[in-house]
Amino acid sequence: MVLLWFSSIQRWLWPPATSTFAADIDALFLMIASVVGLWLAATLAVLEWLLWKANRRRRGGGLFAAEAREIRWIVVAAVGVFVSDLAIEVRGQRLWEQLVSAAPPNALAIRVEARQFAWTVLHPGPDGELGTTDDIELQNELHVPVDQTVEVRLRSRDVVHSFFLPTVRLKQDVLPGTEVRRWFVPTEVGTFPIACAELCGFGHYRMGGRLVVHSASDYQQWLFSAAGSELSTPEAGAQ
Ligand SMILES: [Cu+2]
Repeated sequence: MVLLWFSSIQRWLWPPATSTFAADIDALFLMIASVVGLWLAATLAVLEWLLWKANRRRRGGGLFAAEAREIRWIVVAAVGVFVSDLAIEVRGQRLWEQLVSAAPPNALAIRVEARQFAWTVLHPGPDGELGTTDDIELQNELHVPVDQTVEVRLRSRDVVHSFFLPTVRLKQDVLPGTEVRRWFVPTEVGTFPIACAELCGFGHYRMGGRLVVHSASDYQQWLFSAAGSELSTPEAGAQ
């Protein structure tokens, strides 16, 4: 019942989920919120009940003595919290391992470089290789085909930023001096926000962009028009 109520709230309040692992992250979030929420309610209820009891007895004098009965309650609660924690840990660990694992070999590699206060996105051109002359560089725009594994290679030119795709449920710190790789599979065609989720300076608030997810054929069209007509030879353009 509580879960049902929660999931309808979630659909209403949260951004749409547009990647293969977004639903798993939402489920984990819901699990943590439920477990913590239940413990909070239980703790407050016990506290209220003890206050009410102590007030009725009108016994002053500070803390109760730790009798065996009370110690038993403390141990039961501690074991309960530990088991809940363990359940979150087990579930979270599996998801985490999947999220930070290396991208599958067929992934489309895209370089995203952060700076104060914009994202420079380098897409591979029609040759599919990053770092060649037909690469497509855009400011604050990331173009990807739907249902294709995308690997973002994140770099920073100055300070720590955080690459945030809310609908993909991907948020990764971007650090100067190193490259961090993360991957995702977009599952919905459309335009979705990109944000910086790390306070990175005075213009942090305007460090946004858009993630454009194309259908496979639209992506090919975009690729060739963006790369310029001189590069789209008939041979390369053949599907
Ligand atoms: Cu930033």
